[in-house]
Amino acid sequence: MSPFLKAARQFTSPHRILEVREYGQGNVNDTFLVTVEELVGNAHPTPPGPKRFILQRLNTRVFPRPELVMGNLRAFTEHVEARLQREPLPPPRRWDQPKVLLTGAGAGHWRDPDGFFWRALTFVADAESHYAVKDLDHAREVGWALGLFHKLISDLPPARLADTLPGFHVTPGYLRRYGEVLGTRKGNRENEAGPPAAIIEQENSPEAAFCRRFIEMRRTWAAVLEDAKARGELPLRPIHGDPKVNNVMVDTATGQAVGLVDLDTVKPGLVHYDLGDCLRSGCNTLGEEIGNWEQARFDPEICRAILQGYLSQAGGFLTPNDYDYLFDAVRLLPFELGLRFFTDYLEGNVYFKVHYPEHNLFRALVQFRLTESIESQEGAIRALIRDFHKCKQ
Ligand code: GN1
Ligand code: MG
Repeated sequence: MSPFLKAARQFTSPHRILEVREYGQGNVNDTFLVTVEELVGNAHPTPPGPKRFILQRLNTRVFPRPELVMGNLRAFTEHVEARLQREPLPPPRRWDQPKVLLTGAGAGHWRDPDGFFWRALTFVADAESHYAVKDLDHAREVGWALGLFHKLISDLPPARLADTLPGFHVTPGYLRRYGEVLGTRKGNRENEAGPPAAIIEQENSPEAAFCRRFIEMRRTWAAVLEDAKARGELPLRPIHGDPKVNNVMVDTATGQAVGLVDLDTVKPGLVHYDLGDCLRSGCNTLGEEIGNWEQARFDPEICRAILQGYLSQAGGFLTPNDYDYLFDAVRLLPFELGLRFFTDYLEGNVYFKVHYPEHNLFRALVQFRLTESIESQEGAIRALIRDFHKCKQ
């Protein structure tokens, strides 16, 4: 029996499973959609008829302490549910977030005989997500969802959340790692054995040389958010960590956002990480996986729509400092993701899943091209951030 079928059977009555299939485009965990006749052993009542739930095998190389991930999920869910009870959304708005399903034995996860960590989550009903922003209305909904998400957890003390992924979005740390990986490869080259010719060729390709130069030219600036954090200008707050467009669920009928999924990186951080990440994903309408990386471009109108939606919910708690560092966040997050992809390429693709050996190199090029597009529109992007700030004052 396949490992995922065995895992699915822990969360529901075995002979009721209708289908298990791979789901989504995650770069880290393995995700499956399970269709069943009924769910058993679970605290969340559901109406009769076929049900779907999400089954995931957590990548424990990325999340070495998955119990902490589950603990954060619990703290987060309890907080948001309580807050929404106190302050319900005006109808017809709904907010629906994945809930942890229990195994037949009443546990929140299952370790398979090989030690892999499995967990199941409710499927957000009557909703879908899109790989890229469809239009300006969708963009506003994406921003609205992230703004509401930040608002709902703005009073959750960051200390209640464990650091499940130390160093996540800390750009100087990624630069250090990049330096180590380059150093190791240089060390190997100087060894008698040396790396295979194919690797040397890859490393010296024009694309790889472009990436190396690109990173070097931005090395000093790349600490901008961490320095501001260290000076106390930007506070730690609970964040989502990965609010890319396809993690925002929208109602299939109305197109209104109904929740954010992929909650594994909910932990203390800077809201700038989230905003930068959401904008690098939303304003790049061609997506992260395009063949012709030179076409990647940052769309300022989508940026305006996402910020408009975001600030309608989160504007109330942003400080003048938050606005001051917004442009840097927009520029930094694609740079950082490019750096992470390129480092992983040099390291032999050990972190992000790939379909071919140069996959991470091309993903890095897309992000670097996007960064250049942002840099070339700096004046216009800063002006629109200023306009939003002025409107608030
Ligand atoms: C990873 O696995 P996925 O696709 O949800 C990564 C994010 C990146 C994203 C790029 C824990 O997320 O940081 O922005 O790929 N998640 C982790 O698509 O590293
Ligand atoms: Mg993710």
